[in-house]
Amino acid sequence: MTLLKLFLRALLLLQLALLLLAEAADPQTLSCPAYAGVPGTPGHNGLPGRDGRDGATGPKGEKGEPGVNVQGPPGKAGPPGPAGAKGERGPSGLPGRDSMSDSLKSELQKLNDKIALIEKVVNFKTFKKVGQKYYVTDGIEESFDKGMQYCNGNGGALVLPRSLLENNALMKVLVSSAFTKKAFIRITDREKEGEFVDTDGKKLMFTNWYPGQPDNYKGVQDCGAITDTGSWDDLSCDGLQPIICEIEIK
Ligand SMILES: [Ca+2]
Repeated sequence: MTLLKLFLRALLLLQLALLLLAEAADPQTLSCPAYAGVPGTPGHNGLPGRDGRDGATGPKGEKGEPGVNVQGPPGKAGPPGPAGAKGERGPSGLPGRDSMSDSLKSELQKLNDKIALIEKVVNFKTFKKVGQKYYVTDGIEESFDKGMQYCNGNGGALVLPRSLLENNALMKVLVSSAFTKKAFIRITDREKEGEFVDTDGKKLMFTNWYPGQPDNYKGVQDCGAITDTGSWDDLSCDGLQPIICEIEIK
């Protein structure tokens, strides 16, 4: 009896094992028609995912289009560069300031000399302009030679008219000075009697002798003189006559 029970249990277990094996081999053939159940309630939200940065690096992107060539704004000025090599000597230029000032000094000196002469002219009692010359006198009376020295000392020379114009101007000086004597003029015949020349030995280009003169009266008249009428005479060089000087201002 017991053996029979064991046999039946073993047979039942064997059938059950065969059924399980058949279901695993072909579940559809063993499935039964079933009805869908009622949906369950949604589950709770899950926890936030991990940071995306930790993800794997993606594939390399495609090469971009070439950029547009636009010039940017100028940059800041850089520091000065080192000094260059010395250049060759250039051509000569115009006169510099030094030579210009030398020229100016020369002009100023001429002007100063001119002013000094004019000051001398106007210091005489009588002065008369003729051309670039002034005939001047203070009415002093001297011998011919001392009269020459006097005029030279005043920046001029003993007077000598060289034209009718100058002769007339000189005559007016005698008249305005009210000279009662003839005034010396710078001519002499000391070198050769009867041949009057100026004190430089030059031949006279103009003369205005009074008729009958020069007569070398008493053989002692070797120096020229002019009257207040403008005519000339020869007188002794040692006599005292009014002295008139000529001062040229260029
Ligand atoms: Ca005479």
